[in-house]
Amino acid sequence: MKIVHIADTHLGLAGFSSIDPESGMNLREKKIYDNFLESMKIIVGQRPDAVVHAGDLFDRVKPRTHAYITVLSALDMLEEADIPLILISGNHSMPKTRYTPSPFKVLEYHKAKVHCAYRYKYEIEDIDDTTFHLIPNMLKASDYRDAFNEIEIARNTANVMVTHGLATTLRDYRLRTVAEHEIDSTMLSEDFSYIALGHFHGQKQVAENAWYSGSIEYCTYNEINDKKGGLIVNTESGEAIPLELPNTPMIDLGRIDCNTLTPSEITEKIQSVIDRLKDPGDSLCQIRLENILREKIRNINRDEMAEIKNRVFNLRIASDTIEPVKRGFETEDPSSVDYVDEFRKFVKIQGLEGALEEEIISTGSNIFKNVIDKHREAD
Ligand SMILES: [Mn+2]
Repeated sequence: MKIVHIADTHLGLAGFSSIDPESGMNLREKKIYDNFLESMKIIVGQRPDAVVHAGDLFDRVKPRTHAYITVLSALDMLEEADIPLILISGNHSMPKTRYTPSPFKVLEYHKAKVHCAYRYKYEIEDIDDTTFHLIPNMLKASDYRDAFNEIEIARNTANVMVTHGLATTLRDYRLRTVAEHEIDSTMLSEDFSYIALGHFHGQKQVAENAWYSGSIEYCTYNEINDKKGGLIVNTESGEAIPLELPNTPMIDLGRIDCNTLTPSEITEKIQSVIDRLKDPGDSLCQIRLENILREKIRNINRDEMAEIKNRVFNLRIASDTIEPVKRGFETEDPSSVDYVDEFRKFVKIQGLEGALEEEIISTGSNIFKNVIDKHREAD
């Protein structure tokens, strides 16, 4: 059968300071809801036999009301098209106490065909010619192995495992988030025709039969180089084809070497990079300032910068600062330095014997005065 695999939708994620003027909602939050519902239209248009969501549907354990409304609207679409939804809880949906009910309990009241695994145990769901083995977010790392050991491979159907965690083959990508659990490579068994993974936000194949669909949105700037979207999967063959879904674009604006640039030249450069963008107002952008002194960052005109930032949805300025060269003078402008006095101070801290110190100061000062006078004559 044909499924669409998505994950990590993080509904309810908000950020930045822009507000949607019509609804008063945080604009980032609203765009994520809107893109999710647009994505559902595209997914339903694919006429899959089921939709599989591999965890982190909501951004938090107690979702915002509008996050619920969005999911219930998506369930309306699936119900109308008679497409079942299979989903598991991810680490972002894990109640911290046993008294907090799971947000997935609410979804079970909808008339759509929804099967949610969120009870910290292995669950199984048969749809047509495919058996779905669901391992949701567990309390302890060892629980995954125990759940996995409970799996009995069905003989007459295709077997699909759905789980949420970091595959050990991606160890370098450790996300260091709450309750991040590792899926060791023996769990990526060939007994499954397909393994639908969630947690890692980039679209990535980690074994012949195992994929992270990736998130639909760029949730953080660390994901700037990730591929996003969903996957169309044939559960018999395990073949997965990327499905592009609408999101808020995240654009890497590259780097600017600031070594020889003045603060206003830096803002001009950023400005000209943004001028070339097709749709800056809808884009999350990052630019990197290289070889820049902290002091130079402080001297960037705030009003100019605010104007630039207003033109894009969000601008992240990453900087590789360099330490300033130690200066011997007390004032900043070299033309206003009293070189004779600076020289005298310099000699005084060398700890020289009295007469020698006197002689060096007077000889040196005379040389400085001569040089300064000559410069004045030459203007
Ligand atoms: Mn996630």
